[in-house]
Amino acid sequence: MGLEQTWRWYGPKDPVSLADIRQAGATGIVTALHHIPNGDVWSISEINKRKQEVEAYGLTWSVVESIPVHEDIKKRTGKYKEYIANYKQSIENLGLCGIDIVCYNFMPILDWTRTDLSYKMPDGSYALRFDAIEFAAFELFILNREEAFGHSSKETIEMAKTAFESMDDEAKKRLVQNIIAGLPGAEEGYTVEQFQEALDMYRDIGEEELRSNLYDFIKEIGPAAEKSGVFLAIHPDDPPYPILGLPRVVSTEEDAQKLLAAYNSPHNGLCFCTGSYGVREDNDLVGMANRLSERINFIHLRSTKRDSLGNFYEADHLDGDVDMYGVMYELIKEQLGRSKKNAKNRRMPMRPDHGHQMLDDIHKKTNPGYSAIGRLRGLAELRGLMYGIEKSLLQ
Ligand code: DNO
Repeated sequence: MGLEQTWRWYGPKDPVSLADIRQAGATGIVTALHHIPNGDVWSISEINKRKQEVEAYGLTWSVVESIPVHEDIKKRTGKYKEYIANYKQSIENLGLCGIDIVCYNFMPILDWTRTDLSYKMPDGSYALRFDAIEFAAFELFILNREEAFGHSSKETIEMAKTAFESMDDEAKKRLVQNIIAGLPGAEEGYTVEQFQEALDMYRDIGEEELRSNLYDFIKEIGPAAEKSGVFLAIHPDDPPYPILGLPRVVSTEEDAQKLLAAYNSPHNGLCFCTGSYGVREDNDLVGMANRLSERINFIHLRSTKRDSLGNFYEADHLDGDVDMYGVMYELIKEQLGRSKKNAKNRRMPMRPDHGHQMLDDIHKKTNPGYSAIGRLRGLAELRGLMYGIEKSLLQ
């Protein structure tokens, strides 16, 4: 069977159409009801409408990425009880419509974060990149976060100052935009003022509080998922460490294990995102794929290349720091095992995560990281790797 080949689609406004996706050879669609406000219930009729749109192209709605988790839930403030009830209802409705994998994340305020959306690669294509010094320039000299001066080294402050002073207004605007305006899928964007306010609301929430809020949340939604036959998949933090003084609690193998233990069920699972976990050198991805395999419900495959200064860029899918062969081997072994048992979760969808902006796409307006051709290249390479490994394992 192999891993199910899927593709993220942002809905009818996505410049990459369902017809295009079909030609890429993916069979499953990963999408969300992006038009429904964060916190509201996804109704059966809205779910079915989207499902039919997808199926009209001979594709299936394989995974929901994501039902966004309302900030009130992460902070356990305001209307969090109502939002959790709504979340459970959405899970139940999805289950009734036969959609049984739901991805989510628990990163405070910001979802994935990059500083540069068009980093030129030597081959002429463009990648996404995170520059630690530019990010520090944003934190120290645009947000002017007092605390950050206390936490940053003298060298970082110096380098960030030089970087900030060398940026013209346009570059500063772009940096702010890249970080807080909301990358595709982030669902929420902020102005600098709104962002400051959002940060202030986290003053009393440290690692311990966020962790306990996450575990309370999973204990609440886990049983609903189980009852509905839905498999949850938490996406790791990207980048996988605290930023801007905000705690992050899904960055390492230990974090993942603790969350899995907080509600011990195959329905409480992981989105194994090699690109996010792979930014940390201390994350042994092949070992993680092996040890966590039973609880991997969804897979994002991409690779990053890091340097010693904390910067990273998104490399080609089979390049960079991730041992993609080793990871794929573990995942396929797990998938074959589940297939043999005819397990309910035997479907292990993977999608090529992000891709370079290349060839014709360079001249098109594309969603950062989600252009057609770069992902097509990624999927083609990953598919080849997958077929080779599967075949050798089945011999
Ligand atoms: C970025 C994505 C994330 C992811 C969410 C999952 O490309 O991987 O936006 O969808 O964090 O909830």
